Amino acid sequence: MPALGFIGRLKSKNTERAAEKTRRAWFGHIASLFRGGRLDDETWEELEELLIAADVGVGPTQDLLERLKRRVRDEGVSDPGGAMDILKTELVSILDVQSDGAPEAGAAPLVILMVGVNGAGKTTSIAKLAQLYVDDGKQVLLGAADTFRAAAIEQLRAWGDRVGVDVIAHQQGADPGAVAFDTLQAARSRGADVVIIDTAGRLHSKANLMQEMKKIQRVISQKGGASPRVILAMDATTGQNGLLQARAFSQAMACDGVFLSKLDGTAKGGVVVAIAAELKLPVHYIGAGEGLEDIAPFDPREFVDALFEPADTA
Ligand SMILES: Nc1nc2c(ncn2[C@@H]2O[C@H](COP(=O)(O)OP(=O)(O)OP(=O)(O)O)[C@@H](O)[C@H]2O)c(=O)[nH]1
Ligand SMILES: [Mg+2]
Repeated sequence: MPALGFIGRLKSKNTERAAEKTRRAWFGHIASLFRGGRLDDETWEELEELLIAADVGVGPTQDLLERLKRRVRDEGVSDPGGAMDILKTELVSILDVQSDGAPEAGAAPLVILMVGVNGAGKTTSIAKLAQLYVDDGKQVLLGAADTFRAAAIEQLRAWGDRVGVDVIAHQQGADPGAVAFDTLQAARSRGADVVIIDTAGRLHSKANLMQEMKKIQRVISQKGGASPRVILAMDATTGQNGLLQARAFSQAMACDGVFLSKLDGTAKGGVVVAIAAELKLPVHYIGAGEGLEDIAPFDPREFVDALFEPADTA
């Protein structure tokens, strides 16, 4: 992560905003559950219901509860506050998925390939990422490899204009691999630091489209000599269903991390836990609105703290 002060500030502000609905709806209740002064079977049952209702998912909820109860017993914790602290550390450790594909690593230019199902927030998230890198003093180039949807190239160009970065594009219907390759070439000749490639939305079940996706990846690595970081965009409002799609997607094509968009649009922010627990992919960024500034690099500890903040300090 770029260690800049402004990113730190942006992070906490946007993380709090992204977590706000979820905190009000579910995790705020969990926090009050543990402030209730007792710790018994009913507490665990209520906790289970709240976690499942927040879209943490049945499997991860069971695992979490088991670990929590075991630690509470083994560590001789009898007060609800102590149990809540353990729950928080367990959540952080689930969310803290390690991957060597962190998007900040690697040699210049850094190539990011944004993939995901239709409407997952790919193009908007690319613009937010580009702005983040520009603010960090990096030279960014975007590649319009969604040559499928009629307005996709124009949409990316419009974002490019707003961020102040160039967009490399071919005609609609052109080979997306060729667009990606040209973007990489242009980045090399201009000495750009970051290349972000937009792709068309597709379902994991469409074999030919998944092949095309892999071809773009292959062109970048074999012909272009760069190893792209593949970021899977996922719409948080699609919950467990979106998670199933994301899982199938990441099985069809190796992904390095997730950009979780539209967290502002759902109260079921527990899906973040489900992504980490079930996809074993780190969430790199969260999106919390339609604007360029509505992005936060994801920090597990900060996110969990924001979720459990007492409601009266909102
Ligand atoms: N509220 C909210 N809306 C978002 C966020 N990210 C994207 N959107 C909206 O979601 C819609 C789809 O976003 P796009 O970026 O076009 O999604 P896409 O994955 O590129 O879509 P396709 O290219 O058609 O597959 C747009 O209306 C965006 O404004 C977010 O974090 N919060
Ligand atoms: Mg798009």
